[in-house]
Amino acid sequence: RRGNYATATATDITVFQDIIGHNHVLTDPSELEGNNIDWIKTVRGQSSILLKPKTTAEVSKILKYCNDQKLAICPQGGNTGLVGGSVPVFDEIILSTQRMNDFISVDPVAGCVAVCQAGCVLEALSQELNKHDIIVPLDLGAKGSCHIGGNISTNAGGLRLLRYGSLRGSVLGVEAVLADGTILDCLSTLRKDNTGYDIKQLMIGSEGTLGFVTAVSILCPQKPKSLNLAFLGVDTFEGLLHVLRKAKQDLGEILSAVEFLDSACMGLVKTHLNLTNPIGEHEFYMLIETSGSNTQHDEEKLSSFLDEIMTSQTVSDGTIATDLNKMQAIWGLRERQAEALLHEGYNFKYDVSLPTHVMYDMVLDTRRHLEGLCTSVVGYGHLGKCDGNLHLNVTCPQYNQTIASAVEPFVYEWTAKHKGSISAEHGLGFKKRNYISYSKSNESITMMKKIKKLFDPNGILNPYKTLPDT
Ligand code: FAD
Ligand code: 2HG
Ligand code: ZN
Repeated sequence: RRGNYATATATDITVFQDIIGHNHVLTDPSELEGNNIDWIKTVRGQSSILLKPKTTAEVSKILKYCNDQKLAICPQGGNTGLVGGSVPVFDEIILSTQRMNDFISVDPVAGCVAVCQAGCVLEALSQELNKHDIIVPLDLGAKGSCHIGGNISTNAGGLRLLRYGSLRGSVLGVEAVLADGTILDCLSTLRKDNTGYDIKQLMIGSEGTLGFVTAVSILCPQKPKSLNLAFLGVDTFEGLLHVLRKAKQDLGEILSAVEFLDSACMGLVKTHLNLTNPIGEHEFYMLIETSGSNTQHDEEKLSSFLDEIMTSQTVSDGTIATDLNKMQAIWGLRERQAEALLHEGYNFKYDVSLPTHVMYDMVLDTRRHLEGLCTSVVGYGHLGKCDGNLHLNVTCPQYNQTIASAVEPFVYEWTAKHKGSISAEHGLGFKKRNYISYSKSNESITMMKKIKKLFDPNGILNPYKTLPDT
């Protein structure tokens, strides 16, 4: 049900035009179409106002006005979120970071700190940092569209987490505007700072419900001089776990990513995107990336690791890529899974973290549970140092209530039973907020609600998202 918010009027539109200029206040429904619907086309809002500020001061004026008028806001970055958090539910005003895309500074001497506005597209930021021989400690399939502010607001995980850890460690500072227009300057570039509570951590992963992120500073690693990628075929999940363990033991400090996909996923990218599997057919495929500073050292290490797993017959088939084109082709098989899935029709998407040894049982159990109901149940994801991050996807031609009732809360109960998290990296957004108690205690949820009240007493920031209805 729509909250008790005001409905925007012509006067409000004039105020917004005065703040950011006529051209940056969009009200034509056709221009708002893409901003009202999410990337996987499963949720649609009805906003009739899209605001594109350029500066933090403009964001502050907009939010102060909206707070005074009780106008609800939906913060939006690249709109690649997968839990319906980035689109309005009713007529919330969309506040976009699209024009807030200035790089502010890079300090390669002081430990490679990059400072930029929240609307920088991840890939563009990467290209900019490449000039300084540093990289963003984050990479994901949506890099061409997602904004760094959106990444921080969702605490995105992605393909480099195994090596560089979560954004909670590498984000040094955040500037955000609170619901009442207060500019919260936590844009520190220090790594060591124990002066009281770390408020920027509340902005990381709060999905636009506590503040609007306007700028960030990030600790950026050196660009590795040597990069290798192995693509392996494995026939059992036990075999895959063995390879994972060996990779951690034998590749140690140069291991930078371990990803997997099952045979159903391989079928999807071949069928829908015309991609080529460079090896034979297997139950599972693994991508193992190394990055380091000495090519000869890394290659020797990787080849002795491969020799061992081939000799032990855990892996019977594989290929290594050292040139960029081949690497990109292999990464495409993994990074383009979400895109391939869209061709199947409706996607029920689950993003869970689980003890690694049980994670694929969830795919098998879900397949059995939904037998005859859906088109496919596929599993892929990120293998980490501690837990496993499974992307379980259930597809069918269009939304189907029978499948919906069969799969939820089945998947959440399964996750809770194995002490996992119902959202490893995408957040709760609109779709998963009412399932939060499968992963968080009542006491934690109560504290979250109190924090929300403190930061946003009128509840104007991204209503109907993250926190449960009751
Ligand atoms: P949006 O989708 O626009 O917004 C996401 C959430 O953040 C919303 O709740 C929104 O209100 C809020 N928000 C956005 N900007 C701001 C801001 N400036 N201030 C406050 N709140 C804000 N996610 C992963 O974690 N790992 C992956 O590997 C991964 N791979 C993906 C691959 C593909 C192909 C796609 C489509 C998505 C993938 N995602 C992944 C999900 C998504 O890309 C991430 O959640 C991303 O961080 C969202 O960034 P965005 O700019 O698109 O944010
Ligand atoms: C990925 O790792 C993303 O590819 C998307 O997190 C996962 O689409 C999904 O299920
Ligand atoms: Zn992911």
